[in-house]
Amino acid sequence: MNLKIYIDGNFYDQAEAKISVFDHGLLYGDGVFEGIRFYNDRVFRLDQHITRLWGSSKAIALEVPISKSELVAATLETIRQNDFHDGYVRLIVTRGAGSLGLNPDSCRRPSVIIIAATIALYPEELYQKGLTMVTCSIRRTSPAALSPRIKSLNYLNNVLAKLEAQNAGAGEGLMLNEQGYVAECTGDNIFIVRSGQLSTPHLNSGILEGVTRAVVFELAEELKIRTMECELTKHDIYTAEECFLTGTAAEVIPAVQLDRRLIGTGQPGPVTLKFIESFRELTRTTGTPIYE
Ligand code: PXG
Repeated sequence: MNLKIYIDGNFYDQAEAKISVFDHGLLYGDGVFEGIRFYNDRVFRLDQHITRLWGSSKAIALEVPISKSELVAATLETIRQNDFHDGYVRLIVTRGAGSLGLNPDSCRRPSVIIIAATIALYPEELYQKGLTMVTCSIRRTSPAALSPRIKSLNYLNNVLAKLEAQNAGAGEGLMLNEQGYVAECTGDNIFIVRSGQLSTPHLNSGILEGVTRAVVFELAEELKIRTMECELTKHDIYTAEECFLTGTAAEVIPAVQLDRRLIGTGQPGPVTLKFIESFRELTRTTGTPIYE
């Protein structure tokens, strides 16, 4: 498949879509990104992703070289150029090409890259049977070192955790924060159900403020299910009635095991299934139109 890739206002064939080896995004992971889904000719929660991208950029003192509305227009145009109807779009803002030194002042202008692609979905079976998880030994980056609220190009912390989970034969890795409380999974936020209510680590637990996490809060309100943001321990997960993960790629997906302990019955529970259904309904029926 020959994708059309957006780089700084122009579209390039995939083979010609290149950036400098001196880009600080490559040299230092100095940049930010977003991963966004589009369903049925509509981009899901585009404004929220754009807002988070601006927040991440601000936090690393990177000025996105185009306006929010220009980036929205470029995102929609990139999907149209590829004639996609369902898929995934990645927005990347790098510090740009500079010298080999760390100093970002050497970088003349940040670059904006947009890649639209089809997405390899998790098999439907996983939504019916649930994911297994292991606790990773590597801790989520401390906010004192690098805020996990920044969706930066430096994902080594998560990549190493993912490797660990994979080596242990698990579907996902649970990451704890420096204090040993539950933070999130390698690319997803985590929720548990107890006494019919939802609990999830609060924003200062060292997590990404997930767009899907926020959608679950909204759905919970509609479904009249109480949601608490709190500190969670591994024990809370082991003893939960149900557990599910949320993320742009995974959507809402049941998690049924942690460290070989079954969570609840070891099967996706009724609350989780309700959220999967409501989330799917929302993705089918809402979003920013691509072709109108
Ligand atoms: N935590 C982390 C560390 C993430 O990277 C989430 C939570 C969920 O956030 P959203 O906003 O998506 O609900 C993420 C998101 C990928 C990929 O290609 C990863 C994410 C999103 C999209 C694609 O692996 N992570």
